[in-house]
Amino acid sequence: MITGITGQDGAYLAELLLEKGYIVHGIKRRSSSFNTGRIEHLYRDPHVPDAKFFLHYGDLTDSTNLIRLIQQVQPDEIYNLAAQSHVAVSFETPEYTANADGIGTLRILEAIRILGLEKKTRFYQASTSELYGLVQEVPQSETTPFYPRSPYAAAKLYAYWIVVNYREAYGMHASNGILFNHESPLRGETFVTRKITRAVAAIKLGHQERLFLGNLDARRDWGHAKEYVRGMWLILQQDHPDDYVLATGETTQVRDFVELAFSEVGIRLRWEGEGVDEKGVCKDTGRIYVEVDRRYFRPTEVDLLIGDPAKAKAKLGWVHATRWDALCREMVAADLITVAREHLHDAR
Ligand code: NDP
Ligand code: GDR
Repeated sequence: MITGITGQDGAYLAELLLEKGYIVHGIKRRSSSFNTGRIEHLYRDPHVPDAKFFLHYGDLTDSTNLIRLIQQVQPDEIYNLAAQSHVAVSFETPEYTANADGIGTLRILEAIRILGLEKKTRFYQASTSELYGLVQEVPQSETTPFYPRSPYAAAKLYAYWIVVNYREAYGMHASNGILFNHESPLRGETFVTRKITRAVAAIKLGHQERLFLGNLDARRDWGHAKEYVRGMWLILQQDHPDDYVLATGETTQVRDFVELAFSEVGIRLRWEGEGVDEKGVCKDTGRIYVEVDRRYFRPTEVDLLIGDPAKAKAKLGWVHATRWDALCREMVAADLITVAREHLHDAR
């Protein structure tokens, strides 16, 4: 069972589990607009006899719904990927974020307990490098102290510890994957990497003038989502539950990601000015392509993330293959196709 199946990670994980022969049950929210674009290719008529992929309506804020679905499905493994996952948005909707991301995790653990499935159902929690927040040490590992810097991170901190507590209190096979940022062509369009690669494609194809961003100084440890969902699966295949960092061990500034993405479409940038006056200017033509907009700054920022994946390598045999530059190139190439297609549809 996968919560958050319509998101980036849910789509890649569902694909992986189906490849492995699993029967996959996904929980999706009711939406007034289409929200299954990332998993459409996996969906077949559930009435056919060998159907292996099922979708159910549900929500992490509704415990009766979760209890009923878990009772019905009796899952061997639950991957809890559902969350209000945008850090900046969590400052606007802190209570909802706490409810879905924090208490939502508790609701699933309690459902497992109420239904007496503690010894049957293994549980994976989508924990995050945002727990580290204000830098305490680098690189960040499973033993680095947490210091959350947003309502999102504070909610995920609760979820992290309630998972540890239910593991210790009730002997549940419940584990946290402390995943550093992972991206892909399926990444949500308001996260910084995808916002950049989409804008670069739109600018190249003549549909956008400029890209407005927030803090260009932030550093992130960016890996490929497809490789990280394999790590989630490996965590649940271990004899004993535990908590693991998944990361590349390399950190890159937002500014460098912007520069590389533009260079992929032949626009070489130089940077002029400082702070909110900084601009990304084309070296050849002097045209301004990137500007800073205060509205994208967060009240408290996480300046530097760089993970130490040594434990995952030693115990799970998990290693990443894709570096941030290859990831950036893949995302720009994919967005050139996506943006071109969208405008072709518009033109019809
Ligand atoms: P996305 O934002 O792409 O997907 C989130 C999913 O959760 C979507 O399917 C969304 O549904 C669903 N969802 C949101 N709120 C609820 C709710 N109340 N009830 C049920 N479902 C809900 O996130 P990612 O795939 O990138 O991330 C997956 C998980 O991993 C998240 O928990 C995130 O916080 C965490 N994480 C992500 C990292 C990353 O770099 N990607 C790193 C570390 C942790 P809908 O499609 O309808 O919006
Ligand atoms: P993050 O991802 O907050 O790390 O959370 P995001 O891509 O939103 O931000 C990364 C960094 O880029 C800076 N930034 C901008 N961010 C956005 N979204 N938009 C901008 O215009 C912009 N300009 C600069 C941010 O300030 C930040 O420093 C992601 C989510 O997937 C979480 O769910 C997950 O837990 C963490 O990664 C690990």
